[in-house]
Amino acid sequence: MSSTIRDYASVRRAIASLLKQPEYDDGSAGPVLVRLAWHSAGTYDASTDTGGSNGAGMRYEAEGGDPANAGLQHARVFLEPVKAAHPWITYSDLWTLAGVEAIKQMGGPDIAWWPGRTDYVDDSKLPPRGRLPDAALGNDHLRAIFYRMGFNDQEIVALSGAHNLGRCHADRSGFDGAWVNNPTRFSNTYFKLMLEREWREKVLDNGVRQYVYYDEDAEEELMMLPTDLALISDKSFRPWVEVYARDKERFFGDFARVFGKLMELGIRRGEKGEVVNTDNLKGGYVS
Ligand code: ZEM
Repeated sequence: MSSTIRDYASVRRAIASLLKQPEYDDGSAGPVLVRLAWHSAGTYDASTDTGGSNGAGMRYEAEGGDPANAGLQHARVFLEPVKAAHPWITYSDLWTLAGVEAIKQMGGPDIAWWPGRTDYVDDSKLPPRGRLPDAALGNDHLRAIFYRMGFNDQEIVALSGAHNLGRCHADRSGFDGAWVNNPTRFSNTYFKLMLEREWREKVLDNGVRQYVYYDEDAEEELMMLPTDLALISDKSFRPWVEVYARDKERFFGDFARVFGKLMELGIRRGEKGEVVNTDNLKGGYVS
């Protein structure tokens, strides 16, 4: 039966062909797909081995309704036709692959990706809310969140470079605007602007505090989150911002490795690459 042939190249092509969305945001579904992949994985807690992309828990209200995930229903809706055309793929594989493929299509690096996640969810083991970062906070918070997943300072900076893509939406996070002029093209511009521009604090009408800079050439106001600018006020983070601002290849290489690691959090694989813990639980349940 053709439906049992797991043609991931076909899934990749289907994802690539839905990226162009003239009516949506900056004309691309890419950035919100990257955010879906990240939020699906970024709930991981290494100490209890819970959370992570396995299970695709965001399909359910407990996780999907977390205010941190506001707006990601758009990403899930974009992917429904791909799921319909490839019903054998799990949502957890589809969401992670969509992030990886979107980055590539937007000019970013090739990221290693392996299938095998399942959509098995144990309700009692859903990650609690509050595991994703809060952009209004600072360095201590960033470290608490990302160390919990098993990342170090360099990896936190590299991952943050995803903010080259997409924008903030006042009706989703409360923050508003894009980080760079060309937010559907993956690059290291975010790091350059962070260092080179004079950011000033702005309090939005909704009371949310962010940083802005008016770009005369583009006639556009660009933005940074408090957590973005926290990276340059920290003596351990800042050197990596400087490295990635001047060395795009280094950023692409490090980003590819660390995004790949993010997609694998909580997934344990056997000798042939098969996933051996299909329910996010220690010890594992093998389907
Ligand atoms: Zn983001 N992110 N993020 N991020 N993010 C937003 C948007 C996007 C933080 C955060 O609070 C926010 C990572 C890390 C962190 C993307 C990818 C990745 C928004 C705007 C906020 C508030 C949401 C909105 O209003 O729609 C914080 C505090 C982070 C800690 C470092 C990591 C890691 C990412 C991937 C590797 C992307 C692509 C977007 C743009 C989404 C879109 O819809 O355009």
